[in-house]
Amino acid sequence: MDWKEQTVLVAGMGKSGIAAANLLKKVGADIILYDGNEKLSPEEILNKLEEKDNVSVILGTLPQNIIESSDLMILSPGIAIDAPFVNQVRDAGVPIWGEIELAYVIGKGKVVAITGTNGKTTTTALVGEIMKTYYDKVDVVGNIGNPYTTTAFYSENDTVTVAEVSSFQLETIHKFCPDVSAVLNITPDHLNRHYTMECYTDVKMNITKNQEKNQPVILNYEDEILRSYAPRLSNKIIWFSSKQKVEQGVYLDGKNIIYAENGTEQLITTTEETSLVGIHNIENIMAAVAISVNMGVPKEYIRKAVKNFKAVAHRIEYVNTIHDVIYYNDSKGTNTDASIKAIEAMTRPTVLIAGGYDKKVSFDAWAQSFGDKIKCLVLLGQTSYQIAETVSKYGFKNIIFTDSLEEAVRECAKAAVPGDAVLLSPACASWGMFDNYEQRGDMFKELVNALAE
Ligand code: UMA
Repeated sequence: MDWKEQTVLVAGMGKSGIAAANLLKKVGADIILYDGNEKLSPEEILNKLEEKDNVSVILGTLPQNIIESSDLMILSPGIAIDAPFVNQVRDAGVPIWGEIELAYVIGKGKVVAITGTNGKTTTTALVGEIMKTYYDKVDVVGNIGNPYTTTAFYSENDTVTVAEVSSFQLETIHKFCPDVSAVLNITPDHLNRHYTMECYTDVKMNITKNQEKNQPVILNYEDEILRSYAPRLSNKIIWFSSKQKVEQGVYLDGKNIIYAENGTEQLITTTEETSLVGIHNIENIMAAVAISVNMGVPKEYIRKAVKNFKAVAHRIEYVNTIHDVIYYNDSKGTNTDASIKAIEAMTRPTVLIAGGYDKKVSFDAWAQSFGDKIKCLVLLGQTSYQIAETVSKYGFKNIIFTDSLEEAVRECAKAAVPGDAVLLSPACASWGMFDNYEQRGDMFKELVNALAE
């Protein structure tokens, strides 16, 4: 494509939109920036650009003439593909690409793409570390918080890009074709955007749609949705399993993580060589091993990187111990399945902080995972009453309602006794009360550390 001939509308002025705009400017396209939030300041948006000459910013309603004068629209992942203005753009025959697609089309080198409802940030970060021990040029990008369009322009034929991709990002790909892809698991999430589990699954599996027969997809054998979807895939499947032996792929044999291929088996690493906790993390390591072997990384490099890898922030992250109460930040527990994993990883009676943005999912399985472990539930945010109603159905009564994270942390400190844990694992997104889960987790850590003082 001759970018110098193109007028590109970039929708959504968050991280993705700004990075996409910068990339488009570098390749010589004309750009028009758009955001539905009319309270934003056009000046502040322009100041975020590396090159702001001849760039116009439109806020609020998007005029029809602007749509019609555009050759392409780059859509940020946070904007629904059925938002009214997106429908208008589609009706006008203007192609709609996601930011991932734009980066892929312009970028060079090999691409690893990792999706799944949970574990994708940890797995992406770990794969990034493994690749860096063996390859010289490695970019770790995507939903992890570093837009792919930030690095694509500088990538070379020998660059390895490791991308965490969300379902929102996979809705708007066309040619995106990873050399190795992985789907870690599929459990209910984002149903306000994808409506049904079938649609959510189809969108996640889009990660494989352009892969050739010999380009592998790494799948979790213990995930029923993935197992039943597998026969529909035409590319090579490499399984990983934490419960049983697999013929082609990675499995757990006691403490040993083994790679099996064409009748031969190699010990790659052991569960004792990692500081990550919980079986879900062992699965993340197995997925990372499968990806790395298929990217040609020798086993001793994989083993070394797994050994040195520490948990990512906001994922069952130790914060502090105050009066023998251990505080954990799992702000990244933005859906029920992720939060169940955090609850399972607790070894002490636990005061749990939960609640947040309403993604229209059920809290039943999550409430059932409390067992005797959760002694008190401190709620905040939009979903508080729905959660209270669900847990009450299962006989859980010790609930405290709060209006802010400050109040929630204060209540936890009162409810916890020496020997307990306090866990922030909201089972909901942070939107509405916070900009993102990082902001929520950082504020939690500050509040907890202030308690210690
Ligand atoms: N906006 C509109 N119209 C709308 C909705 C939003 O104009 O209808 C505007 C907002 O006013 C705002 C902008 O769009 O100015 C926000 O864009 P965005 O939500 O796409 O946010 P970014 O800052 O670009 O962040 C996105 C991802 N956010 C989402 O998918 C919601 C980040 O993932 C990602 O790290 C970043 O791109 C870089 O790739 C966050 C996330 O929560 C971590 N992801 C979800 C998850 O992990 O569950 C999918």
